[in-house]
Amino acid sequence: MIIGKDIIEQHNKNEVENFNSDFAYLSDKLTKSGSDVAEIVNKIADFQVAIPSWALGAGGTRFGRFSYGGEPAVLEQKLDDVGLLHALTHSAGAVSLHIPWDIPSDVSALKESAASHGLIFDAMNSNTFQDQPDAKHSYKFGSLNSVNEDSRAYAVEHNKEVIRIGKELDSKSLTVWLADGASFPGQLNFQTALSNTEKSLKEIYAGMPEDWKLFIEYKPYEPNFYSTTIQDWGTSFMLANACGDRAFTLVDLGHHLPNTNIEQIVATLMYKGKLGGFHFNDSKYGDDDLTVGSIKPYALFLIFNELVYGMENNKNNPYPAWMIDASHNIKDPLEDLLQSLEAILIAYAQALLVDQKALKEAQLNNDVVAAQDILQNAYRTDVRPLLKAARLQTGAALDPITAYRSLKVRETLISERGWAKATGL
Ligand SMILES: [Mn+2]
Repeated sequence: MIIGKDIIEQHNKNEVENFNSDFAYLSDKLTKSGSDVAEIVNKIADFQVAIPSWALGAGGTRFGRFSYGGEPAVLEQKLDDVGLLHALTHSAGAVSLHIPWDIPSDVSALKESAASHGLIFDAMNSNTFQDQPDAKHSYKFGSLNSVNEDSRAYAVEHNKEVIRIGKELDSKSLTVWLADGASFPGQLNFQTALSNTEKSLKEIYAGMPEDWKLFIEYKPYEPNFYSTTIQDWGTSFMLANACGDRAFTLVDLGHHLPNTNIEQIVATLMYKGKLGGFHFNDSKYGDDDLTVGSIKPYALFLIFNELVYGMENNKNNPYPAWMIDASHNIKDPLEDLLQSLEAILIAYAQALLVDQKALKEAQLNNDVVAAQDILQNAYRTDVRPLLKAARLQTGAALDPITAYRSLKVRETLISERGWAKATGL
């Protein structure tokens, strides 16, 4: 299924009147308070988030999967689904592949298909957290950190293979997330595990082309429940520094212990120019991988406030690679991703409204009440008309979920593809 611009234009006609009056009101209000509305709308229109190939099927990851029907059975169909999201929102202009689930059989056809949807291939993801059916060595007791030299070498070689595939697709980065750790005290020597991991990452880094970046993701626990070798941002930061200038830390929102001050971690990493990648999701308890903004929207706003500050002030930090990393089993995965994209752009737009000058002044005067008010003024603004203005500008749907439903996208996908389950998770 392909959604053409004309179909979206037709759909927007029904909603443009309401939009016009909402936008006029907000635009007037923001202009009076000193915001450059056109610039904010342009920034929202430019913001692109990568969709991971594993989020397009009905997820559920560790537990049961309840198929939604019309799931993409092959890589080409996964790209088509991201193409649908991009057509509806114009903010999902990239796809993030996972090897070995997404090994392309025909690279040039896949690149052609991506180009036709206006998509690029963002960070490649390796997988050394499970054994493949034809595996020559096991990752049961670790991969890059393993005490077994063969397993370590096998995991390094897998990452090099992912880089080779990524090069063919014009990707420019590799994300490494490791499940490596221990479930019981005494199982691992912490220092040996860390030293093995550092050596393995350096080998992978040395195998990257000059214009590639390495993103090192961290996570405190799960699937190992006693220790994870790369457990926190500090460990990731240390390893990135050991690898070199093109290695960075990747922050995944769900990979923190409850109540961690993630916005402060973002600020600390950007201060040192080491925040390379960012995975969006939301959680109540652990790595729940829920829809972005569904549980803690204010926390998301505070994080974006630091990201916006960092993008403006830390020129030594590269522009971060954004990706949604969520997966669950009770929503239509495409509707879920549309909701996530909306939440991300809302938080971004709110952060763009923060009066940085007034905030700085309040901080210099230790005016705590004013500082809080400045942040919450921005947070409590309904910025949705700004998102709609950006979509209208780029030819996307004013209300993507309404459009998705009225265009009967899921029904069409089911009739085209049947009830096959997506590959991957
Ligand atoms: Mn992640």
